[in-house]
Amino acid sequence: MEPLPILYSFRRCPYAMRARMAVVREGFRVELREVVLRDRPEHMMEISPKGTVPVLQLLDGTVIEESLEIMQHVLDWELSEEEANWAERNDGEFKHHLDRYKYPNRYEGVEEDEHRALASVYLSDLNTRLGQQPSFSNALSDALFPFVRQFANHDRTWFDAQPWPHLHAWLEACLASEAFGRCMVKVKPWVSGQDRLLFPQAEGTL
Ligand SMILES: N[C@@H](CCC(=O)N[C@@H](CS)C(=O)NCC(=O)O)C(=O)O
Repeated sequence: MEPLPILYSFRRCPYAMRARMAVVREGFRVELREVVLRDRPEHMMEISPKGTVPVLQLLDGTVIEESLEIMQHVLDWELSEEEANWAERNDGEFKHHLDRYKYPNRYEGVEEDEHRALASVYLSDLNTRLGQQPSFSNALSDALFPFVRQFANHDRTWFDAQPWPHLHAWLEACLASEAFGRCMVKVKPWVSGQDRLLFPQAEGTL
């Protein structure tokens, strides 16, 4: 059996989604191990004690435990200054407000509406940028859209009512892509000793 890199993942995690999107786009084959976050596999904790997904273990044993670094490795992608700036805003400012908008009860003294408004500063900037040329690379789109998807799904009616036509069209295209369909394949949690699950499941590059 051909040895394969191992990707620990969690289907609904936006960080794991961006890593799986890179794998699908590139036709980079991995063994996919779906993780239950409250019961993380021992092997994953051994190779990456910080305990977050995604984690990619390469054939030479190298472990990559940051989603953007996994994307960079898989896609051989060097972020431009502009791309690095968007990724930083997404993972910093936007994720901060997104978490507080989605789960206000998990944080002290948090007003859901205030964080929705603060998250919208980023979204509005993204809308403006997406209306300009040239458009984002697939790599950057894939790094960002899983987070925007989470925001949109929290209150779809509100999101759809915002004056963000470029953002709406971009998100729609990302969600409708064949790559995203393959990225979101439903899999059972991995158990040690089971047959390995190849990912992506269909051959080829999109
Ligand atoms: N900076 C990390 C963040 C990954 C992350 O926070 N993943 C979440 C799931 S969406 C997680 O594993 N949370 C578990 C925990 O923090 O204990 C990356 O980019 O890979």
